[in-house]
Amino acid sequence: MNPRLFAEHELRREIPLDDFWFASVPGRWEGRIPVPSCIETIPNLASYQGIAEYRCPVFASGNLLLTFHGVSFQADVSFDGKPLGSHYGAYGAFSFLIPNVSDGVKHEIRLTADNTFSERSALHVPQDYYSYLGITRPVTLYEVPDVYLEQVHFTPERVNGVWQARIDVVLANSAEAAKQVGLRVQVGEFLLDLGTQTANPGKTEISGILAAPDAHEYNPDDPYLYKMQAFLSENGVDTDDLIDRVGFREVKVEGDGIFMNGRRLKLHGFNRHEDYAEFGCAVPLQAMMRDIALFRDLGANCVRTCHYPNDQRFLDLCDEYGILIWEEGHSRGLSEEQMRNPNFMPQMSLTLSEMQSQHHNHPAIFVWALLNECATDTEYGRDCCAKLIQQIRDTDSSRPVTFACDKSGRDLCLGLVDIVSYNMYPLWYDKRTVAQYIADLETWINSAGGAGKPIIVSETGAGAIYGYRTETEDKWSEEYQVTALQEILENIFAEPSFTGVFLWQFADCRVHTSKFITRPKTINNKGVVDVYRRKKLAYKTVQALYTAQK
Ligand code: ADA
Repeated sequence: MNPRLFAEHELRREIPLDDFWFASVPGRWEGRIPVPSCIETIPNLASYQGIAEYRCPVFASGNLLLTFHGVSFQADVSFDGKPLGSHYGAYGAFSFLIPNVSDGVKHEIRLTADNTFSERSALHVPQDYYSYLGITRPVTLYEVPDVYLEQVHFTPERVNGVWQARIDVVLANSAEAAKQVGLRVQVGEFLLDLGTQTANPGKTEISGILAAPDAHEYNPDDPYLYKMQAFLSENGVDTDDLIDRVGFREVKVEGDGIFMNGRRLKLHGFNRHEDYAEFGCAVPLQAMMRDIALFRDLGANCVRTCHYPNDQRFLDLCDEYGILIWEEGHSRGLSEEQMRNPNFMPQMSLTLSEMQSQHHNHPAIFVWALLNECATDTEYGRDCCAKLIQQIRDTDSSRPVTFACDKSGRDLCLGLVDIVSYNMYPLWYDKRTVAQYIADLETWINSAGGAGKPIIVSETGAGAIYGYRTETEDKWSEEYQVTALQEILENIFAEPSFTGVFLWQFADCRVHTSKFITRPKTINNKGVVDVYRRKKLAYKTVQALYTAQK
Protein backbone atom coordinates (compact mmCIF):
# COMPACT_ATOMS: atom_id res chain seq x y z
CA MET A 1 0.00 0.00 0.00
CA ASN A 2 1.30 3.42 -0.91
CA PRO A 3 2.14 5.36 2.26
CA ARG A 4 1.71 8.66 0.40
CA LEU A 5 -0.68 10.08 -2.19
CA PHE A 6 1.99 9.97 -4.87
CA ALA A 7 4.85 7.65 -5.87
CA GLU A 8 7.91 8.36 -3.74
CA HIS A 9 10.23 6.74 -6.27
CA GLU A 10 10.49 6.33 -10.00
CA LEU A 11 13.90 4.64 -9.92
CA ARG A 12 14.09 2.83 -6.60
CA ARG A 13 12.36 -0.53 -6.77
CA GLU A 14 9.45 -1.01 -4.39
CA ILE A 15 8.70 -4.63 -3.56
CA PRO A 16 5.00 -5.21 -3.00
CA LEU A 17 4.26 -6.91 0.30
CA ASP A 18 1.12 -8.86 0.84
CA ASP A 19 -1.59 -6.46 2.06
CA PHE A 20 -3.17 -9.41 3.88
CA TRP A 21 -0.77 -10.68 6.57
CA PHE A 22 -1.07 -13.70 8.83
CA ALA A 23 -1.69 -12.65 12.42
CA SER A 24 -2.44 -14.24 15.75
CA VAL A 25 -3.49 -13.06 19.17
CA PRO A 26 -2.05 -15.83 21.31
CA GLY A 27 -4.78 -18.03 22.80
CA ARG A 28 -7.58 -15.90 21.33
CA TRP A 29 -7.57 -15.71 17.57
CA GLU A 30 -5.61 -16.39 14.42
CA GLY A 31 -6.18 -15.75 10.76
CA ARG A 32 -5.36 -13.31 7.98
CA ILE A 33 -5.74 -9.61 8.50
CA PRO A 34 -5.49 -6.54 6.27
CA VAL A 35 -2.40 -4.41 6.79
CA PRO A 36 -2.93 -1.67 7.86
CA SER A 37 -5.77 -2.25 10.34
CA CYS A 38 -6.45 -2.48 14.07
CA ILE A 39 -6.78 -5.77 15.96
CA GLU A 40 -9.81 -4.22 17.71
CA THR A 41 -11.83 -4.61 14.51
CA ILE A 42 -11.83 -8.41 15.05
CA PRO A 43 -15.05 -9.54 16.75
CA ASN A 44 -14.52 -10.22 20.47
CA LEU A 45 -11.19 -8.40 20.51
CA ALA A 46 -12.63 -4.88 20.55
CA SER A 47 -11.17 -4.19 24.00
CA TYR A 48 -8.21 -6.56 23.90
CA GLN A 49 -4.92 -5.29 25.28
CA GLY A 50 -1.85 -7.43 24.84
CA ILE A 51 0.23 -8.69 21.97
CA ALA A 52 -0.50 -9.57 18.37
CA GLU A 53 1.96 -11.49 16.21
CA TYR A 54 2.23 -10.88 12.48
CA ARG A 55 4.11 -12.57 9.69
CA CYS A 56 4.52 -11.94 6.00
CA PRO A 57 6.48 -13.79 3.29
CA VAL A 58 9.01 -11.83 1.24
CA PHE A 59 10.46 -12.67 -2.16
CA ALA A 60 13.23 -10.14 -2.67
CA SER A 61 17.01 -9.86 -2.59
CA GLY A 62 19.86 -7.39 -2.24
CA ASN A 63 19.82 -4.55 0.29
CA LEU A 64 16.27 -4.29 1.57
CA LEU A 65 14.91 -1.27 3.35
CA LEU A 66 11.85 -2.23 5.38
CA THR A 67 9.70 0.69 6.56
CA PHE A 68 6.76 0.50 8.94
CA HIS A 69 4.80 3.75 8.85
CA GLY A 70 3.11 3.09 12.16
CA VAL A 71 2.70 0.20 14.60
CA SER A 72 0.66 0.65 17.75
CA PHE A 73 2.37 0.94 19.99
CA GLN A 74 5.39 -1.23 20.78
CA ALA A 75 6.93 -3.21 17.90
CA ASP A 76 9.58 -5.96 17.81
CA VAL A 77 10.64 -7.01 14.33
CA SER A 78 12.64 -9.93 12.95
CA PHE A 79 13.67 -11.11 9.50
CA ASP A 80 14.26 -14.81 8.84
CA GLY A 81 14.25 -15.36 12.60
CA LYS A 82 16.92 -12.74 13.34
CA PRO A 83 15.86 -9.70 15.39
CA LEU A 84 16.03 -6.41 13.50
CA GLY A 85 15.05 -4.16 16.38
CA SER A 86 12.23 -2.53 18.31
CA HIS A 87 10.25 0.66 18.13
CA TYR A 88 8.07 2.54 20.62
CA GLY A 89 5.18 4.82 19.76
CA ALA A 90 2.26 4.40 17.38
CA TYR A 91 2.75 7.57 15.39
CA GLY A 92 6.22 7.51 13.86
CA ALA A 93 7.64 5.59 10.90
CA PHE A 94 10.70 3.39 11.44
CA SER A 95 12.97 1.48 9.08
CA PHE A 96 15.45 -1.35 9.10
CA LEU A 97 18.13 -1.93 6.48
CA ILE A 98 18.58 -5.65 5.81
CA PRO A 99 21.79 -6.01 3.77
CA ASN A 100 22.69 -8.65 1.17
CA VAL A 101 19.50 -10.69 1.26
CA SER A 102 19.94 -13.84 -0.83
CA ASP A 103 18.00 -14.46 -4.01
CA GLY A 104 15.68 -17.35 -4.88
CA VAL A 105 14.59 -18.04 -1.31
CA LYS A 106 11.37 -17.25 0.51
CA HIS A 107 12.09 -14.92 3.41
CA GLU A 108 9.84 -13.95 6.28
CA ILE A 109 9.15 -10.77 8.26
CA ARG A 110 7.75 -11.22 11.77
CA LEU A 111 6.45 -8.47 13.96
CA THR A 112 5.06 -8.48 17.47
CA ALA A 113 2.86 -5.52 18.37
CA ASP A 114 1.98 -4.78 21.98
CA ASN A 115 -0.45 -2.19 23.39
CA THR A 116 -0.08 -3.06 27.07
CA PHE A 117 0.25 -0.07 29.39
CA SER A 118 3.18 -0.27 31.80
CA GLU A 119 5.95 1.87 33.27
CA ARG A 120 7.91 1.20 30.06
CA SER A 121 5.45 3.42 28.22
CA ALA A 122 5.44 7.07 29.27
CA LEU A 123 3.32 8.53 26.44
CA HIS A 124 0.81 5.79 25.69
CA VAL A 125 -1.16 5.76 28.94
CA PRO A 126 -4.94 5.40 29.46
CA GLN A 127 -6.28 8.47 27.71
CA ASP A 128 -9.24 10.45 26.42
CA TYR A 129 -8.58 8.67 23.10
CA TYR A 130 -7.72 5.03 22.42
CA SER A 131 -4.32 3.35 22.00
CA TYR A 132 -5.17 0.63 19.49
CA LEU A 133 -3.18 -2.53 18.65
CA GLY A 134 -1.56 -3.59 15.40
CA ILE A 135 0.13 -2.51 12.20
CA THR A 136 -2.02 0.55 11.80
CA ARG A 137 -0.26 2.38 8.96
CA PRO A 138 1.22 1.11 5.65
CA VAL A 139 4.38 -1.01 5.35
CA THR A 140 6.81 -0.69 2.44
CA LEU A 141 9.86 -2.63 1.33
CA TYR A 142 12.47 -1.17 -1.03
CA GLU A 143 15.51 -2.54 -2.78
CA VAL A 144 18.27 0.05 -2.28
CA PRO A 145 21.82 0.42 -3.58
CA ASP A 146 24.72 0.64 -1.08
CA VAL A 147 24.42 4.43 -1.13
CA TYR A 148 20.85 5.67 -1.01
CA LEU A 149 18.85 8.81 -0.26
CA GLU A 150 17.61 8.69 3.30
CA GLN A 151 16.12 12.15 3.64
CA VAL A 152 15.72 15.34 1.63
CA HIS A 153 14.45 18.42 3.44
CA PHE A 154 13.16 21.48 1.62
CA THR A 155 13.00 24.77 3.54
CA PRO A 156 11.72 27.69 1.46
CA GLU A 157 12.68 31.27 2.22
CA ARG A 158 12.34 34.64 0.54
CA VAL A 159 15.55 36.65 0.48
CA ASN A 160 15.18 40.26 -0.65
CA GLY A 161 11.80 39.34 -2.10
CA VAL A 162 13.17 36.41 -4.15
CA TRP A 163 12.32 32.77 -3.46
CA GLN A 164 14.95 30.15 -2.75
CA ALA A 165 15.03 26.98 -0.70
CA ARG A 166 17.60 25.34 1.52
CA ILE A 167 17.98 21.70 0.57
CA ASP A 168 19.35 19.35 3.26
CA VAL A 169 20.11 15.82 2.12
CA VAL A 170 21.05 12.81 4.22
CA LEU A 171 22.79 9.99 2.37
CA ALA A 172 23.14 6.52 3.85
CA ASN A 173 26.03 4.27 2.83
CA SER A 174 25.85 0.68 4.02
CA ALA A 175 29.18 -0.31 2.45
CA GLU A 176 32.47 -0.27 4.35
CA ALA A 177 34.21 2.14 1.99
CA ALA A 178 33.39 5.72 1.01
CA LYS A 179 31.87 6.21 -2.44
CA GLN A 180 31.72 9.07 -4.89
CA VAL A 181 28.17 9.88 -5.98
CA GLY A 182 26.50 12.53 -8.09
CA LEU A 183 23.63 14.40 -6.39
CA ARG A 184 21.02 16.70 -7.86
CA VAL A 185 17.62 17.92 -6.75
CA GLN A 186 14.90 19.01 -9.18
CA VAL A 187 11.96 21.08 -7.90
CA GLY A 188 9.59 21.70 -10.79
CA GLU A 189 11.64 23.68 -13.30
CA PHE A 190 14.33 24.57 -10.73
CA LEU A 191 17.49 22.47 -10.45
CA LEU A 192 20.11 22.30 -7.72
CA ASP A 193 23.12 20.36 -8.96
CA LEU A 194 25.24 19.40 -5.96
CA GLY A 195 27.91 17.80 -8.17
CA THR A 196 30.03 14.90 -6.98
CA GLN A 197 29.92 14.16 -3.27
CA THR A 198 31.66 11.70 -0.99
CA ALA A 199 29.26 9.35 0.77
CA ASN A 200 31.10 8.10 3.83
CA PRO A 201 30.13 4.80 5.48
CA GLY A 202 27.11 5.52 7.69
CA LYS A 203 25.43 8.90 7.18
CA THR A 204 26.55 11.95 5.22
CA GLU A 205 24.78 15.31 5.33
CA ILE A 206 24.91 17.62 2.31
CA SER A 207 23.23 21.00 1.92
CA GLY A 208 22.75 23.58 -0.79
CA ILE A 209 20.58 26.50 -1.86
CA LEU A 210 18.08 26.07 -4.66
CA ALA A 211 17.35 29.30 -6.53
CA ALA A 212 13.68 29.56 -7.51
CA PRO A 213 13.19 33.18 -8.56
CA ASP A 214 9.71 32.97 -10.07
CA ALA A 215 8.34 30.23 -7.87
CA HIS A 216 4.58 29.94 -7.66
CA GLU A 217 3.75 30.50 -3.98
CA TYR A 218 1.83 28.08 -1.79
CA ASN A 219 -1.12 29.73 -0.06
CA PRO A 220 -4.20 28.23 1.59
CA ASP A 221 -6.45 29.56 -1.20
CA ASP A 222 -3.96 28.50 -3.89
CA PRO A 223 -2.18 25.44 -2.48
CA TYR A 224 0.31 25.09 -5.30
CA LEU A 225 2.56 22.04 -4.91
CA TYR A 226 5.82 21.29 -6.68
CA LYS A 227 7.22 17.82 -7.26
CA MET A 228 10.68 17.58 -5.71
CA GLN A 229 12.85 14.71 -6.93
CA ALA A 230 16.37 14.06 -5.70
CA PHE A 231 18.67 11.84 -7.79
CA LEU A 232 21.83 9.95 -6.89
CA SER A 233 24.16 8.71 -9.60
CA GLU A 234 27.27 6.58 -9.83
CA ASN A 235 29.55 6.83 -12.87
CA GLY A 236 26.96 8.94 -14.66
CA VAL A 237 24.10 6.48 -14.18
CA ASP A 238 21.17 7.32 -11.89
CA THR A 239 21.03 4.80 -9.05
CA ASP A 240 18.44 6.12 -6.59
CA ASP A 241 15.74 8.77 -6.26
CA LEU A 242 13.40 10.23 -3.65
CA ILE A 243 10.26 12.21 -4.44
CA ASP A 244 8.25 14.54 -2.22
CA ARG A 245 5.85 17.43 -2.71
CA VAL A 246 6.78 20.89 -1.52
CA GLY A 247 5.42 24.43 -1.48
CA PHE A 248 6.99 27.88 -1.42
CA ARG A 249 5.71 29.57 1.68
CA GLU A 250 7.12 31.22 4.78
CA VAL A 251 5.51 31.30 8.21
CA LYS A 252 6.39 34.25 10.42
CA VAL A 253 5.21 35.41 13.80
CA GLU A 254 5.19 39.20 14.03
CA GLY A 255 3.69 40.92 17.04
CA ASP A 256 0.40 39.22 17.83
CA GLY A 257 -0.07 37.87 14.30
CA ILE A 258 0.92 34.72 12.43
CA PHE A 259 1.67 35.39 8.77
CA MET A 260 1.97 33.09 5.79
CA ASN A 261 3.70 34.79 2.86
CA GLY A 262 2.95 38.13 4.48
CA ARG A 263 -0.78 37.45 4.92
CA ARG A 264 -2.17 37.36 8.42
CA LEU A 265 -3.76 34.01 9.25
CA LYS A 266 -7.26 33.77 10.65
CA LEU A 267 -7.75 30.20 11.76
CA HIS A 268 -11.01 28.37 12.25
CA GLY A 269 -10.85 24.62 12.31
CA PHE A 270 -10.96 21.48 14.38
CA ASN A 271 -9.09 19.11 16.58
CA ARG A 272 -9.22 15.72 14.90
CA HIS A 273 -8.32 12.33 16.31
CA GLU A 274 -7.39 9.49 13.99
CA ASP A 275 -10.36 7.39 14.97
CA TYR A 276 -13.34 6.02 13.12
CA ALA A 277 -15.97 3.62 14.43
CA GLU A 278 -15.33 0.85 11.93
CA PHE A 279 -11.57 1.20 11.59
CA GLY A 280 -10.13 2.46 14.86
CA CYS A 281 -7.01 4.54 14.21
CA ALA A 282 -6.20 2.76 10.92
CA VAL A 283 -8.37 5.14 8.94
CA PRO A 284 -8.48 4.15 5.25
CA LEU A 285 -7.84 6.74 2.56
CA GLN A 286 -11.51 6.91 1.52
CA ALA A 287 -12.51 7.78 5.09
CA MET A 288 -9.70 10.35 5.40
CA MET A 289 -10.94 11.93 2.21
CA ARG A 290 -14.43 12.02 3.64
CA ASP A 291 -13.10 13.91 6.66
CA ILE A 292 -11.39 16.41 4.36
CA ALA A 293 -14.64 16.84 2.42
CA LEU A 294 -16.50 17.48 5.68
CA PHE A 295 -13.85 19.99 6.80
CA ARG A 296 -14.31 21.86 3.53
CA ASP A 297 -18.08 21.70 3.76
CA LEU A 298 -17.84 23.08 7.30
CA GLY A 299 -15.73 26.00 6.10
CA ALA A 300 -12.77 24.93 8.26
CA ASN A 301 -9.31 26.07 7.17
CA CYS A 302 -7.12 24.23 9.68
CA VAL A 303 -6.69 21.04 11.69
CA ARG A 304 -4.88 20.20 14.89
CA THR A 305 -3.51 16.64 14.88
CA CYS A 306 -4.37 16.15 18.53
CA HIS A 307 -2.38 14.67 20.25
CA TYR A 308 0.19 12.99 18.00
CA PRO A 309 1.73 13.09 14.51
CA ASN A 310 -0.68 11.91 11.81
CA ASP A 311 -0.67 9.49 8.90
CA GLN A 312 1.20 11.12 6.02
CA ARG A 313 -1.70 10.49 3.65
CA PHE A 314 -3.89 12.77 5.75
CA LEU A 315 -1.13 15.41 5.79
CA ASP A 316 -0.83 15.03 2.00
CA LEU A 317 -4.56 15.67 1.64
CA CYS A 318 -4.27 18.79 3.80
CA ASP A 319 -1.36 20.01 1.64
CA GLU A 320 -3.49 19.53 -1.47
CA TYR A 321 -6.54 21.30 -0.13
CA GLY A 322 -4.71 24.11 1.68
CA ILE A 323 -5.92 23.04 5.13
CA LEU A 324 -3.29 24.36 7.54
CA ILE A 325 -1.91 21.89 10.07
CA TRP A 326 -0.95 22.27 13.71
CA GLU A 327 1.13 19.14 14.13
CA GLU A 328 1.75 17.86 17.62
CA GLY A 329 4.25 15.46 19.21
CA HIS A 330 2.56 12.69 21.18
CA SER A 331 1.63 13.70 24.76
CA ARG A 332 -1.58 14.56 26.55
CA GLY A 333 -2.42 15.49 30.11
CA LEU A 334 0.72 14.09 31.78
CA SER A 335 1.25 14.95 35.45
CA GLU A 336 4.67 15.77 36.87
CA GLU A 337 4.82 12.24 38.25
CA GLN A 338 4.20 10.83 34.77
CA MET A 339 6.78 13.22 33.30
CA ARG A 340 9.27 11.91 35.86
CA ASN A 341 9.00 8.43 34.37
CA PRO A 342 12.62 7.85 33.18
CA ASN A 343 11.24 6.96 29.75
CA PHE A 344 9.37 10.22 29.34
CA MET A 345 12.15 12.44 27.97
CA PRO A 346 13.65 9.83 25.59
CA GLN A 347 10.21 8.86 24.26
CA MET A 348 9.11 12.48 23.93
CA SER A 349 12.34 13.38 22.18
CA LEU A 350 11.80 10.45 19.79
CA THR A 351 8.20 11.40 18.90
CA LEU A 352 9.33 14.97 18.16
CA SER A 353 12.35 14.00 16.10
CA GLU A 354 10.33 11.50 14.04
CA MET A 355 7.61 14.08 13.46
CA GLN A 356 10.02 16.76 12.36
CA SER A 357 12.28 14.60 10.21
CA GLN A 358 9.43 12.71 8.51
CA HIS A 359 6.96 15.58 8.04
CA HIS A 360 9.31 18.52 7.46
CA ASN A 361 8.33 19.07 3.82
CA HIS A 362 4.56 19.42 4.29
CA PRO A 363 3.83 23.06 3.41
CA ALA A 364 0.50 22.96 5.26
CA ILE A 365 2.23 22.41 8.63
CA PHE A 366 2.52 25.92 10.02
CA VAL A 367 3.36 25.19 13.66
CA TRP A 368 5.02 22.45 15.74
CA ALA A 369 3.45 21.66 19.09
CA LEU A 370 4.17 19.54 22.15
CA LEU A 371 2.95 18.72 25.66
CA ASN A 372 -0.83 19.24 25.53
CA GLU A 373 -2.05 20.01 29.06
CA CYS A 374 1.04 18.56 30.74
CA ALA A 375 2.70 19.70 33.98
CA THR A 376 4.01 22.95 32.52
CA ASP A 377 3.04 24.61 35.82
CA THR A 378 5.90 23.05 37.78
CA GLU A 379 9.64 23.77 37.72
CA TYR A 380 10.35 20.22 36.58
CA GLY A 381 7.73 20.44 33.80
CA ARG A 382 9.15 23.78 32.69
CA ASP A 383 12.63 22.33 32.50
CA CYS A 384 11.39 19.44 30.31
CA CYS A 385 9.37 21.83 28.15
CA ALA A 386 12.35 24.16 27.64
CA LYS A 387 14.63 21.28 26.59
CA LEU A 388 12.08 19.85 24.17
CA ILE A 389 11.35 23.25 22.61
CA GLN A 390 15.08 23.71 22.12
CA GLN A 391 15.19 20.36 20.33
CA ILE A 392 12.31 21.42 18.04
CA ARG A 393 13.99 24.74 17.20
CA ASP A 394 17.41 23.18 16.65
CA THR A 395 15.81 20.82 14.13
CA ASP A 396 13.65 23.37 12.34
CA SER A 397 13.66 27.09 12.98
CA SER A 398 11.35 27.85 10.03
CA ARG A 399 8.13 27.23 11.96
CA PRO A 400 6.88 28.64 15.26
CA VAL A 401 6.41 26.49 18.36
CA THR A 402 3.47 26.27 20.74
CA PHE A 403 1.87 24.04 23.35
CA ALA A 404 -1.74 23.78 24.44
CA CYS A 405 -2.04 25.08 27.98
CA ASP A 406 -4.91 24.62 30.46
CA LYS A 407 -3.28 25.92 33.64
CA SER A 408 -4.39 29.52 33.80
CA GLY A 409 -2.96 31.30 36.84
CA ARG A 410 -0.03 28.90 37.30
CA ASP A 411 1.57 27.85 34.00
CA LEU A 412 5.28 28.70 33.80
CA CYS A 413 5.94 28.16 30.10
CA LEU A 414 4.17 30.91 28.11
CA GLY A 415 7.46 32.80 27.84
CA LEU A 416 9.10 29.84 26.07
CA VAL A 417 6.85 29.69 23.00
CA ASP A 418 6.17 31.80 19.91
CA ILE A 419 2.39 31.38 20.09
CA VAL A 420 0.28 31.14 23.25
CA SER A 421 -2.40 28.45 22.93
CA TYR A 422 -5.11 27.77 25.44
CA ASN A 423 -7.71 25.01 25.90
CA MET A 424 -10.84 26.66 27.30
CA TYR A 425 -14.16 25.11 28.24
CA PRO A 426 -16.63 27.78 29.39
CA LEU A 427 -20.22 26.51 29.31
CA TRP A 428 -18.90 23.00 29.82
CA TYR A 429 -16.33 22.56 32.59
CA ASP A 430 -16.31 26.19 33.76
CA LYS A 431 -19.19 28.18 35.17
CA ARG A 432 -18.10 31.69 34.12
CA THR A 433 -19.70 33.40 31.14
CA VAL A 434 -17.68 33.14 27.94
CA ALA A 435 -16.92 36.86 27.98
CA GLN A 436 -15.72 36.73 31.59
CA TYR A 437 -13.64 33.64 30.86
CA ILE A 438 -11.92 35.35 27.94
CA ALA A 439 -11.29 38.55 29.90
CA ASP A 440 -9.74 36.62 32.82
CA LEU A 441 -7.67 34.52 30.42
CA GLU A 442 -6.22 37.54 28.62
CA THR A 443 -5.34 39.30 31.87
CA TRP A 444 -3.46 36.23 33.02
CA ILE A 445 -1.71 35.62 29.67
CA ASN A 446 -0.41 39.19 29.70
CA SER A 447 1.01 38.75 33.17
CA ALA A 448 2.50 35.31 32.58
CA GLY A 449 4.94 35.87 29.73
CA GLY A 450 2.44 35.82 26.87
CA ALA A 451 1.97 39.59 26.37
CA GLY A 452 2.14 40.66 22.74
CA LYS A 453 2.20 37.11 21.36
CA PRO A 454 -0.41 35.58 19.06
CA ILE A 455 -3.11 33.68 20.95
CA ILE A 456 -4.85 30.58 19.61
CA VAL A 457 -7.81 28.89 21.27
CA SER A 458 -6.45 25.38 20.83
CA GLU A 459 -9.58 23.71 22.25
CA THR A 460 -13.09 24.71 23.14
CA GLY A 461 -16.29 22.74 22.90
CA ALA A 462 -19.27 21.05 24.46
CA GLY A 463 -20.50 17.46 24.45
CA ALA A 464 -23.57 16.07 22.69
CA ILE A 465 -24.60 12.45 22.42
CA TYR A 466 -25.66 11.85 18.83
CA GLY A 467 -29.45 11.52 18.74
CA TYR A 468 -30.04 12.77 22.29
CA ARG A 469 -32.53 15.60 21.83
CA THR A 470 -34.26 17.60 24.57
CA GLU A 471 -36.33 20.74 24.38
CA THR A 472 -34.91 21.71 27.76
CA GLU A 473 -31.38 21.82 26.34
CA ASP A 474 -29.95 19.50 28.96
CA LYS A 475 -26.21 18.94 29.01
CA TRP A 476 -25.24 16.15 26.55
CA SER A 477 -28.16 17.03 24.26
CA GLU A 478 -27.58 18.14 20.70
CA GLU A 479 -29.54 21.31 21.47
CA TYR A 480 -27.20 22.24 24.33
CA GLN A 481 -24.18 21.80 22.08
CA VAL A 482 -25.75 24.14 19.48
CA THR A 483 -26.35 26.90 22.02
CA ALA A 484 -22.95 26.51 23.68
CA LEU A 485 -20.92 26.47 20.46
CA GLN A 486 -22.81 29.43 19.05
CA GLU A 487 -22.05 31.53 22.10
CA ILE A 488 -18.45 30.39 22.49
CA LEU A 489 -17.52 30.90 18.84
CA GLU A 490 -19.25 34.29 18.56
CA ASN A 491 -17.25 35.51 21.55
CA ILE A 492 -14.01 34.14 20.17
CA PHE A 493 -14.51 35.69 16.74
CA ALA A 494 -15.34 39.02 18.37
CA GLU A 495 -12.00 39.04 20.17
CA PRO A 496 -9.41 40.70 17.91
CA SER A 497 -6.40 39.38 19.82
CA PHE A 498 -7.30 35.75 18.99
CA THR A 499 -5.63 34.42 15.85
CA GLY A 500 -8.01 31.53 15.69
CA VAL A 501 -9.75 28.56 17.14
CA PHE A 502 -9.56 24.78 16.88
CA LEU A 503 -12.91 23.48 18.02
CA TRP A 504 -12.89 20.39 20.23
CA GLN A 505 -13.64 18.38 18.27
CA PHE A 506 -14.34 17.32 14.71
CA ALA A 507 -15.60 13.78 15.37
CA ASP A 508 -16.39 11.81 18.51
CA CYS A 509 -13.66 9.37 19.49
CA ARG A 510 -13.30 6.27 21.59
CA VAL A 511 -11.64 6.66 25.02
CA HIS A 512 -10.06 4.32 27.58
CA THR A 513 -12.69 3.43 30.14
CA SER A 514 -10.14 2.66 32.85
CA LYS A 515 -9.50 6.39 33.24
CA PHE A 516 -12.36 8.23 31.56
CA ILE A 517 -15.31 6.66 33.33
CA THR A 518 -17.33 9.87 33.09
CA ARG A 519 -17.57 9.70 29.30
CA PRO A 520 -21.01 8.44 28.21
CA LYS A 521 -20.76 5.44 25.87
CA THR A 522 -16.95 5.43 26.50
CA ILE A 523 -16.71 8.08 23.86
CA ASN A 524 -15.56 11.68 23.96
CA ASN A 525 -18.81 13.14 22.62
CA LYS A 526 -17.73 16.68 21.77
CA GLY A 527 -17.61 16.07 18.00
CA VAL A 528 -19.83 17.94 15.57
CA VAL A 529 -20.08 14.56 13.84
CA ASP A 530 -20.18 11.24 15.64
CA VAL A 531 -17.83 8.25 15.30
CA TYR A 532 -19.58 7.31 12.00
CA ARG A 533 -19.44 10.95 10.77
CA ARG A 534 -23.17 11.43 11.21
CA LYS A 535 -23.87 15.14 11.58
CA LYS A 536 -25.13 16.50 14.88
CA LEU A 537 -27.33 19.60 15.03
CA ALA A 538 -24.28 21.75 15.80
CA TYR A 539 -22.76 20.90 12.41
CA LYS A 540 -24.87 23.56 10.73
CA THR A 541 -24.22 26.08 13.52
CA VAL A 542 -20.46 25.76 13.16
CA GLN A 543 -20.70 25.68 9.38
CA ALA A 544 -22.56 29.00 9.35
CA LEU A 545 -20.08 30.65 11.72
CA TYR A 546 -16.98 29.28 9.97
CA THR A 547 -18.23 30.07 6.49
CA ALA A 548 -18.92 33.65 7.53
CA GLN A 549 -15.23 34.02 8.56
CA LYS A 550 -13.94 33.66 5.01
C1 ADA B 1 -8.70 18.47 27.13
C2 ADA B 1 -7.79 17.58 26.31
C3 ADA B 1 -8.52 16.78 25.27
C4 ADA B 1 -9.88 16.34 25.77
C5 ADA B 1 -10.72 17.52 26.21
C6 ADA B 1 -12.07 17.15 26.81
O1 ADA B 1 -8.55 19.76 27.07
O2 ADA B 1 -6.71 18.26 25.74
O3 ADA B 1 -7.73 15.68 24.91
O4 ADA B 1 -9.71 15.44 26.81
O5 ADA B 1 -10.04 18.20 27.22
O6 ADA B 1 -12.91 16.65 26.07
O7 ADA B 1 -12.26 17.32 28.02
